[in-house]
Amino acid sequence: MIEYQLSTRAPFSTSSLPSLEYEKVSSQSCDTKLHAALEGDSEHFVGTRSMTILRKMEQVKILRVKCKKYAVLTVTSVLLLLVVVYTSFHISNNINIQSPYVPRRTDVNVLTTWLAPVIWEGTYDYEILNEQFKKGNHSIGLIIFAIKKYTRFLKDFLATAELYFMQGHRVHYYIFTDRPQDIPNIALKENRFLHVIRSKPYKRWQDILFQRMKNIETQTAKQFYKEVDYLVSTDIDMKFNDHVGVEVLGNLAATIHLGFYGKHRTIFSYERRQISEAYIPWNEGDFYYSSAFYAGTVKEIYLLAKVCAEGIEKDKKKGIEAIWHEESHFNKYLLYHKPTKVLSPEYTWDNNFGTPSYLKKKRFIAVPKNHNEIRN
Ligand code: UD2
Repeated sequence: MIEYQLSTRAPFSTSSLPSLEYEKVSSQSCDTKLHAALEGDSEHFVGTRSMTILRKMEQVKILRVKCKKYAVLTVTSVLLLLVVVYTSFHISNNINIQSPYVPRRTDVNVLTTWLAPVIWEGTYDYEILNEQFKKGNHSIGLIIFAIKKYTRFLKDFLATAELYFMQGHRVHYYIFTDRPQDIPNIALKENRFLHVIRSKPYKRWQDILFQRMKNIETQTAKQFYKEVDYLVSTDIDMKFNDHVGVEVLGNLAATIHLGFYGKHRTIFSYERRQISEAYIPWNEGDFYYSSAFYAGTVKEIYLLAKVCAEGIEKDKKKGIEAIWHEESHFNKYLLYHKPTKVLSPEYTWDNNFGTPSYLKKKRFIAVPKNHNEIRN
């Protein structure tokens, strides 16, 4: 009778226990509640025994269902997590090993804030670059100045360029000199040509440096644009020591000066006098670039040389010379005409600076010289 009454009463249906049914419990609290339900207080059995048994059975049933549900949810979540971790690990491994789009160096800056790559050993696949470049059938001009005593560097420079510079491509050497008779007789490989361009024997060594820009501007408009697609300009008191290829070519490429890599802009040796056309304020500047190695399309090198030559001329009229000669104007130009490629100091190294761990290749290195002796 009691059971009959009880079974027809709403409180014994599962919906009569909403607080249990919808309560959020962890699997641990499930166990505790289950245990408590089974080990219930015997005092409450007296008088309402059947009702209590039924209530407890109902509670146990609900808790069992909940525990099962949470167990299934937990196992599924763990499995899903394992799948996600495995998949992302697998993908990132594949990218590091196979993708040409991911730079492989993490110890150096490989990208500028204007998204130009910084060219270091280990950041590119030369085969791919070379194949792409060959499709354009392009020619490259290498501009050098060997004026007065600096002709002594020509032999080593040309011999090493024949070994390492733009191998397999059409190359024109453009040598500005006042002493054509000093040009060594070097056997050039196929598709490599040498042009001698008569230069004035400038009195002051500073004028040789300043006039590099005007000379490049003039000769590009006169000759280079007819013969080559890209121009590379370098110092002559240097030699090639490792591969230098098409990875340096682009619209405009400039080399970070080895003495200023990783340094703050306030110590860059920019021209700081406002009167000069090369002036750069203390709170501006990306890199300090060396004018000992830069490259670009004929058009970009022409524009760079023209603007720098104009700045140099304006300064001359004001009776001022920029602190680091044409290199100061070069840095000013590059601040407002960002290079599309930035070359790491691998492209102008000096052994006096040792071999830091980030330097995997010394591609183009300075030949020791006595400034006083050679410039006078
Ligand atoms: C640094 C720069 C150089 C230039 C100069 C500015 C490096 C490695 N080099 O070199 O690019 O910006 O400072 O002051 O950072 N030259 C002659 N005959 C001469 C003098 C110079 O042909 O009598 C030519 C030659 O091509 C030489 C270049 O000008 O390589 C630069 O002159 P430098 O090498 O004497 O200048 P340096 O070593 O101070």
